[in-house]
Amino acid sequence: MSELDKINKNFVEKLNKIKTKEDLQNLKSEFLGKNGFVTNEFKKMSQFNLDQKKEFSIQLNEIKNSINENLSNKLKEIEKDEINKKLSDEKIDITLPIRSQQEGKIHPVSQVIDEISSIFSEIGYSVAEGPDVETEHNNFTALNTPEDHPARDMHDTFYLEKNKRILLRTHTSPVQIRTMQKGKPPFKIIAPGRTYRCDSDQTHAPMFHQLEGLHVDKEITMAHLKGCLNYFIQEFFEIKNIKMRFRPSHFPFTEPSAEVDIGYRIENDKIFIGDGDKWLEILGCGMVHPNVLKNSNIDANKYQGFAFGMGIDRLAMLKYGINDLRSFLKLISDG
Ligand code: 2U9
Repeated sequence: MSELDKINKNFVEKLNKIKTKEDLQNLKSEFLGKNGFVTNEFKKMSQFNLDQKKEFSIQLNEIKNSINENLSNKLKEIEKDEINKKLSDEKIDITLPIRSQQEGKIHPVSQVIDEISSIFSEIGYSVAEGPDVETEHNNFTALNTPEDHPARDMHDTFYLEKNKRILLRTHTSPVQIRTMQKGKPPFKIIAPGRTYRCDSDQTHAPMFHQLEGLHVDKEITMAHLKGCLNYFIQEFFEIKNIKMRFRPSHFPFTEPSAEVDIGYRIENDKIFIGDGDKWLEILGCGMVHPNVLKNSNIDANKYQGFAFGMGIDRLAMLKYGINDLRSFLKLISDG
């Protein structure tokens, strides 16, 4: 066997044992590197005459090419094995049942507050907020509520300290009182938030949500109030020419006062809002009582205003077809 055949045989034996790219690289250096077996054979060339040189170089190049080809085939083989190993190690069992996921969603009451805030922001209202714990003065007295009014009763209002006259606000109106006391007219605000009353049955919860509005400026009339609420109701229910009526009412903080009803009908146990011969009460409103303006040091001869108030929980139930108030208070919905 010639020297070159020995080299080739040696190479093939070693190549068959190789499993990694690193060993393959070492094998390449061992045969084709600076001091490799094949390279060293090239160095012997000077000993030969021209014809021998020709013959030897052809053989050497054949071996070199064959080694290179074998090395590159082996590399492809190793890479293929690596991918196959990876695939079998990372096998995904698609028959496993999926892991249950708890999907988070905005609470319907928060969503309705966002929707109403954006409707009123379009016509220049800004959002005002205040504390849930209030003084009896801000919650009742400043709002022209008589000392003997039933709403002030302990059976209706959560007093935290009766003697200090501290309570959980029964409406968001104290927010407007605070705004008027610290600023100067005009005022154009809405006040959404939590409110509390000693009330608990199928349709009333002790904590509920209200959104009130107040617009005080010079020459504000009931026509502005009607235009504003007409716009709001059409935008909120997304119905043009919604049937609505203003019905006289009474609140201590507004004069005159009204309640707003919208038309509806029931078909196949489903409620259709906007037309029909039934009426649904949606909110209360009125022109701010001059005493309320005076109590906040506003000249009632110069300034007038209108106010309105609505229960958010009921509006959310109506708009999104929710029929049990208690589902608002569940931590995790089960349906
Ligand atoms: C100021 C002056 C006047 C707010 C108003 C109503 C009428 C009203 C109810 C709707 C359903 C409460 O949640 S509910 O039970 N509210 O009918 N609220 S006028 O009037 C104000 C507020 C602040 C300074």
